[in-house]
Amino acid sequence: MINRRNFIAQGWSALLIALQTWRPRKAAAEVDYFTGTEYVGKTRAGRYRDFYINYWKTMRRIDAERWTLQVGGLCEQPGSFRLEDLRALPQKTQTSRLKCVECWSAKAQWTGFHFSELERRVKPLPNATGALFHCGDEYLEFADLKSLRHPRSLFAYEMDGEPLTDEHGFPLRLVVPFKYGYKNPKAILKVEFVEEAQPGTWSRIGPYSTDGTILPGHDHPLDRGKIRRRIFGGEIRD
Ligand SMILES: Nc1nc2c(c(=O)[nH]1)N[C@H]1C(S)=C(S)[C@@H](COP(=O)(O)O)O[C@H]1N2
Ligand SMILES: [Mo]
Repeated sequence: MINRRNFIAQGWSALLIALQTWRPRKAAAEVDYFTGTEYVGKTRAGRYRDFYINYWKTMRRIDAERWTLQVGGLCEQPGSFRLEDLRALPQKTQTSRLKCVECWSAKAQWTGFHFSELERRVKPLPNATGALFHCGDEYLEFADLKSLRHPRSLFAYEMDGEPLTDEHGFPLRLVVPFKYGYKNPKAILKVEFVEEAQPGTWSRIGPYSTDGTILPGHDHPLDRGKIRRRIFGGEIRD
């Protein structure tokens, strides 16, 4: 029976439900990692002649104070990590070459931590086969667990002994030297463990494989005057 009091009570509970569902969404929207400054998209100019810059969209500067690495999806212990938490993990340094499908490559020394450190803390569930990387410029990439666990893969927060610049992916990027550059997401905001592999941003746009393993062919290293040389597939070791 609907009488006036019931009607009003129902009205209030509808309003309460609306408020409850509305509030978390507003809270999520309030998480803003960025400062207002727009700064860079893609450049091959100036000091970037030795290590080109690729960003899918014009990237906004990430605020180091507000940023945390969100780790979620199919894992037992989702969480978020501040940059100082990540810097406190056992450190690893390696020199490796980044090879873009556009045919240039460039070499740097990267410092960061291995995926095993993250894996130990968040514990991916047995049905997770890999992770999606959500980036500051809305770039999206997928990495399977085998690649993440590979000894040459690295979560890097330093490049050539300095914190990553905004251009090169501050605060954190994934280095997977045996895969093309597009499988090396920069400015990572969130790692989401998922069941199924999926194509990332470039593989959806262009004729690039979802797997992204470097194929035999040619390379034009920027540090060797772009002189064409043959490569044999997988990581380029020099
Ligand atoms: N967030 C984000 N990461 C990204 C890209 C991008 O567009 N956005 N481009 C990828 C590609 S195609 C390459 S070749 C490398 C280039 O890294 P660099 O800009 O440090 O040279 O970044 C990769 N990571
Ligand atoms: Mo690339």
